[in-house]
Amino acid sequence: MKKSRTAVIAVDIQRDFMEMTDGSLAVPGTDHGYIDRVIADTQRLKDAGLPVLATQDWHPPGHVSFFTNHPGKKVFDLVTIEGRQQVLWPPHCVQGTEGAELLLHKELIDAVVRKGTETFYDSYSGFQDEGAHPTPLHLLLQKRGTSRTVVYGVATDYCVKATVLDALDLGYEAVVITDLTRGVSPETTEQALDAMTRRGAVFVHGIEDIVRNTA
Ligand code: VGL
Ligand code: ZN
Repeated sequence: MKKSRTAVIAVDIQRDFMEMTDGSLAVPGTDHGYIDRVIADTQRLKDAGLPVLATQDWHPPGHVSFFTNHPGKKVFDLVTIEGRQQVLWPPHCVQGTEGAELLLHKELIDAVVRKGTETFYDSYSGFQDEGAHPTPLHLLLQKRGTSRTVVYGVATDYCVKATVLDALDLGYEAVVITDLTRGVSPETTEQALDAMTRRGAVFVHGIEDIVRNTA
């Protein structure tokens, strides 16, 4: 069978990011309808023969991005760590906890790419962390001869944005499925869409064209 050139990157479809599962860092608009659509459309993309790679935020309990690890700080405070700006979040996606679990069934996924596993580095991008330590994602895409990535999930303004920009930097095309993507705040989401557009990302509503062009 011919190797597919398109690969799916489903970003951080995890309990802690979803309203539906009362996540600790629930992104607005991640209700039951959203999850249902993400699961159904991921199934359709897989049935169309595309490899599905899922990123998974996977933090140690002492992670630098948790406000609880910075005495006197509160949620959404901004701190500087060795010259890097860091937003402080509620504890989320702690390794081995229920909140870190993916909402996509194992059979739907060809590979899981864990990120943010280092205590002192955050990792919005699925490709590398803030310390430029790479994950296996680029290698997994290369192995499949990927030229185009199809990206969706949460959050538009953080992990989706960083993953898309890195994909473009690495020479992949990037198609963002807007109706399967949700952002933390309207302002940063707007900025993220601008940044991705300027760098050449393509935005589509729905997966019809992708499924049709792959069949
Ligand atoms: C994310 C904040 C902290 C994301 C992950 O998935 O966009 N956001 N960790
Ligand atoms: Zn995180």
